[in-house]
Amino acid sequence: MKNKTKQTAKVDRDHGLRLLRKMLLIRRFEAKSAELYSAMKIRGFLHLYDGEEAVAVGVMEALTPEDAVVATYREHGQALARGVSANAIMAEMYGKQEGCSRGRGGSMHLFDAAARFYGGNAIVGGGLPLALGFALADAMQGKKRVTCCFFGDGATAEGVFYESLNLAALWRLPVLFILENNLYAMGTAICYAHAVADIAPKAASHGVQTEIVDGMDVLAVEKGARRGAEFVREGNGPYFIECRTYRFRAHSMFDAELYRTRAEVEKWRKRDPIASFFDLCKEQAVLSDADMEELERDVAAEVDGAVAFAEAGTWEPVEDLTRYVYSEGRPR
Ligand SMILES: Cc1ncc(C[n+]2csc(CCOP(=O)(O)OP(=O)(O)O)c2C)c(N)n1
Repeated sequence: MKNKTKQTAKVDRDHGLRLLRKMLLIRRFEAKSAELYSAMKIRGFLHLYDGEEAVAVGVMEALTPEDAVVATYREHGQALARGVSANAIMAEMYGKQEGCSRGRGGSMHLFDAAARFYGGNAIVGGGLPLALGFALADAMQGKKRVTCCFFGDGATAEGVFYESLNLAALWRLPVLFILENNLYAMGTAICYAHAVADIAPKAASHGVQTEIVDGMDVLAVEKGARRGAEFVREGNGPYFIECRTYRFRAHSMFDAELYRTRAEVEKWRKRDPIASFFDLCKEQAVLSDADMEELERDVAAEVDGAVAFAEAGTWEPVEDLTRYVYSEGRPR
């Protein structure tokens, strides 16, 4: 198991702009989503990714369009970083037909086959065996593709996590496991759910190549993900990355946050992945405050456009309620 030490990485302007824009889009898109939830435009569940943006954005840098992504229910960031359009995600959360899952999935079930983004899954740990299935299909067809599977620390308390690690290692499946360790599963701190709270060694004990990265540092995540994706793509079997991160907001829109102190949240906020990456870019004189202002304007326009798109979207007619639920006509 490797625990890479932090180095001051060099960043060039285009790269810096791309990473920063993606993280900013996620942050602003979600701030708007929270507002729209309070206004009851978005219904159902809503789990925000604030604070964890560096994980999705860093990991996606290492993937190609042919790779597959299997995500969690806290997946707006993963979907946006993968390139699922903000319009289609917002329309989905509005429940409109133009949504990426035709308005039937909502926040937890974003899906876009063209982007090879295979959910969004309300079942904690539910993506793990799906990812193994995608990877097995690729292995059987001799395709050099990676299936990247995101999951939270909550999933690692489940049996399916260990079964998935075991099978992926046994069959040398091309899976890039990305653990988003934000220290809490809803209101349960990791130490209350795990006899041994250090998770990476558990993956290593299954014979899976494992590393730990600072999930608040987008460049560190990208570097680890590139190492992992290359390892997997070259046919060496699965790779596991624990990204140590933190969610700044409540678990969902209904959470009094009695399980952690404000001081703890404030401490982590000082490590904001967006602010710290922007500071690094400024230190290296590749980006300026003016660049940030322009990015903010650009991202705000994209988010406003997504809201307008969702508002103008269409509701599915009630007569269609059972479509896609039961098979239509006689099966051939
Ligand atoms: C199989 C299953 N068990 C329980 C739940 C209820 N539940 C919803 S979110 C959650 C916590 C998940 O925590 P984690 O995997 O760490 O993800 P995070 O919320 O931190 O992103 C639980 C237990 C569920 N959705 N699915």
